[in-house]
Amino acid sequence: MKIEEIKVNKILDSRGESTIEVEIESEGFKEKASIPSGKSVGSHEAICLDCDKIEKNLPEFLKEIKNFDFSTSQEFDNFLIERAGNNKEKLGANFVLGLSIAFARLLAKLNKEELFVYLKREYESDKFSVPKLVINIIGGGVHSFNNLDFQEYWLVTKEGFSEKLIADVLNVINNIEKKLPKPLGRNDEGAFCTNFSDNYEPFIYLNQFKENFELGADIAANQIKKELNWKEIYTNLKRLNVLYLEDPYKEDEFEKFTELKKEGFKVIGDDLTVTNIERLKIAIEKDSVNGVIVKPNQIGTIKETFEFVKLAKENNLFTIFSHRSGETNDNWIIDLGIAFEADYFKIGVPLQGERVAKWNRLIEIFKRLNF
Ligand code: 2PG
Ligand code: MG
Repeated sequence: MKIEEIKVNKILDSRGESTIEVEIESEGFKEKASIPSGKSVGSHEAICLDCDKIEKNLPEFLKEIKNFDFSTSQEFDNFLIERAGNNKEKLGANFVLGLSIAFARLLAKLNKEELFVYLKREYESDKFSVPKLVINIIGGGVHSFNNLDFQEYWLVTKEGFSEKLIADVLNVINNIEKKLPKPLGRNDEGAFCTNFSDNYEPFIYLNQFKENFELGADIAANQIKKELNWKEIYTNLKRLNVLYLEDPYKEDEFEKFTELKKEGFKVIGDDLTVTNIERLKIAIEKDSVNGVIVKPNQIGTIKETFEFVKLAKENNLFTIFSHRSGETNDNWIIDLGIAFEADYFKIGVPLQGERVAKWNRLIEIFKRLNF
């Protein structure tokens, strides 16, 4: 498949900040992909460029790419990986991922397949898993405007996605909204944003649902600038039935993650592992995590995302395919997660359009698969 045209459009994300949409044209077909962005960004994530810079590089890139004929998404991604340079600094991980996804969508269209079906076939993944959900109910940290230091307070489903699960989650949300002290509103991801007496109080509200859900948190420790007594924090969180902990320490503190894992928490890497296979190898060697966050825009291509997931699975780590806090209405994260057998999705609450887009894609796919 030869690329005939590439366009980069400056569009808005859910925070009203500018992000990019990439459009590729080939053999009379056009496909697009838009790219989200994070606010709590790990320093080891691949480098994104702003739209003007990407547009400046575009004519030369387009001239070169027109000489090639790609028959698979992996072939195309290999080309991108080679051209993008160290940490995707030459082309920008956001542009590269937009290209990677739009091209895979073109191939899927040409084969008259859905994106997840096409990817499953190309990557020879023949199993379907029914993912559970990590739901960010109460927010703090850099996504919010309240007094909580921790970024996300979760309920984690014990069962896989189903119509009943959607109803259960919506019930919990309604129920909790009525009980929360003076709601200030919703944060970037639609989580409740309220001032609490301390960082622990939100778990008291979440504990009333502990029969049907497990409790967790994205501490996003990298973003917390003040000195906290971490030992005391994790003793208290254990007492409050918190099981899952994402980024409980700063992004390079592999050994501290390992210690916490030994204490029985399900420890998850996000800023620690940044969907980067080299970082994951360190985490595996040091036995730092039970699971990993998968955010394709931390690395830049579908192929590298697949390789990261494959290594995680080979080492019995669970995978959580995740949105970013600044999202668009695009829903490719769901297709990638279904294609690569995500164990969990973290896609926010279904109360804001950009998150609803992901929930609706899940509903659509599971209806199609007759689950
Ligand atoms: C996270 C994410 C998504 P951001 O830290 O896990 O919830 O936040 O996109 O701001 O990095
Ligand atoms: Mg995180």
